[in-house]
Amino acid sequence: MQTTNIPVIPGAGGLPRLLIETDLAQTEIYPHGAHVTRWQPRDQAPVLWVSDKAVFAEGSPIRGGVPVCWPWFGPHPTNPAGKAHGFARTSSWTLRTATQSGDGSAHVALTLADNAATRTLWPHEFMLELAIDIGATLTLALTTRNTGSAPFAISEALHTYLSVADIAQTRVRGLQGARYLDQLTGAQLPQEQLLTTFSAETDRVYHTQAGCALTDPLLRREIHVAKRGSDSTVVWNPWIAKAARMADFGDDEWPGMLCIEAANAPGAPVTIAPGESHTLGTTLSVNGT
Ligand code: TA6
Repeated sequence: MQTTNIPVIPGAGGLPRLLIETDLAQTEIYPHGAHVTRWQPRDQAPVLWVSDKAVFAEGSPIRGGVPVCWPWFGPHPTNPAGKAHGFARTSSWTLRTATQSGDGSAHVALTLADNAATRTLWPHEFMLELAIDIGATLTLALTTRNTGSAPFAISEALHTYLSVADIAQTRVRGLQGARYLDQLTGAQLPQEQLLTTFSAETDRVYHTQAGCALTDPLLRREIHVAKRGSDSTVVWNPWIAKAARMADFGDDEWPGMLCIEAANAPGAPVTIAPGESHTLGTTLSVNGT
């Protein structure tokens, strides 16, 4: 049963898209991957980044916005040829609810259940729901329910691509004191500095349940990334060489983005018993500085 007062119209690549424009924010959501591709609060520049080279097509992940990485984060756990970051972000989800209220807020819920194709990739029964609450803030809540008869373990991320004016002048506060896995070297290191800064390819899995804040001096704003049900925060910028190796990432786009991802990384998977559920959430908010 679908309840919606928000039209679904063709978007990029002809994929169905919800375009939600209220006094509080402009938002775009694709049922393909349950993918939020745009969130722009009133009087703000877009908060989410999407590559100009992004591919919008069945079966392909969209480069930018908030990809849903599930039921594994990173490479396939056992099959090196398997899809990175799981199959949720390339699946067609079912739109359950899309309602806009008079106060400018909106609520969208999409679901994905196991099917023959998913069971071939990952032999478990599940119901996945992404609940999206839109207004002056943006909240995504990814709930996994185990509908099978045996426990299963997942790793996951809400792989948020944030838009910044210049990565070299961008700072992240709130990670000090957390240890992190440097995915480029495999080293486990302490985050000693109060501010995390960026001067090269950065791909880190911070072991922390705390949120953090991105300071963008040129856009004169802070983006706060709060989270729940998350033991790790992934911070990623591909920098020059890796950006050039990705066909769906413009060679000159790397200075304009930073991923700050609420995650449960493979090092600390979440085990869900039959009939139980787990929710991973993130909330974005913006304030002027
Ligand atoms: O979240 C960081 C990361 O795991 C990087 O290692 C990089 O691979 C990025 O995700 C993008 O992955 P994708 O499969 O979307 O190209």
